[in-house]
Amino acid sequence: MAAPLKGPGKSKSYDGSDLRIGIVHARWNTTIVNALLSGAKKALADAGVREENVVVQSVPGSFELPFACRRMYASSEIQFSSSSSGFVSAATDLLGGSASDLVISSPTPSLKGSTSSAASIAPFDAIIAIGVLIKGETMHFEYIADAVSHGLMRIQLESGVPIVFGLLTVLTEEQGLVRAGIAGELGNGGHNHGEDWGAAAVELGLKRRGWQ
Ligand code: DLZ
Repeated sequence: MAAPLKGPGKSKSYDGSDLRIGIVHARWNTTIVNALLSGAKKALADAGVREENVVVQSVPGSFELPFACRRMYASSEIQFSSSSSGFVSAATDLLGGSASDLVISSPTPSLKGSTSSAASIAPFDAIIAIGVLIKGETMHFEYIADAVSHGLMRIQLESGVPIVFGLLTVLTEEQGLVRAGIAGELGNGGHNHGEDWGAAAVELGLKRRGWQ
């Protein structure tokens, strides 16, 4: 069968059982966002990422995604360094606020490894940013899409943590429904791009550790 023209193409299967993944999603256009979020979580689970090692946070709108991703990653680094050495990273000062302000709560911590059932508190291996921008009558769409795209790229290059670009920039609500796999009367039409984003997070999280 010929390879599909669109989409990420078939990759080898990756084992995400040792990964810790963050997801930050906007709450604007909730129905579409929720479907994308479910798709991303499903792909993470399919790749073996343990539920307790997936941390989900939300923000009001897509414009807030770069700030939230940066904060989420920095707080996981601080939590990790303070728990492993009792030392709170200087990153706290750079970001402002106190370490306790930044810490993401997690159950009984374990540093790594799939043998324990406790959640990992290792820094995130990848973060998925999910939002849906639907073009309206004003220039909001253009400004937010541009700012968020550049913001997310900047964060991943500066921090070294992969940020998966889960921002749909669509012209109509229908385009969003199709790309979240919930179009049509039965609500199961189209392809859920969230699944691609979950798979990308696993692949990139592993490749960040070493090219595989
Ligand atoms: C203001 C706004 C508009 C008009 N449209 C969207 C949208 O389609 N999708 C989205 O995620 N957020 C939207 N927002 C909200 C902004 O992203 C942001 O939350 C506010 O401007 C507050 O900073």
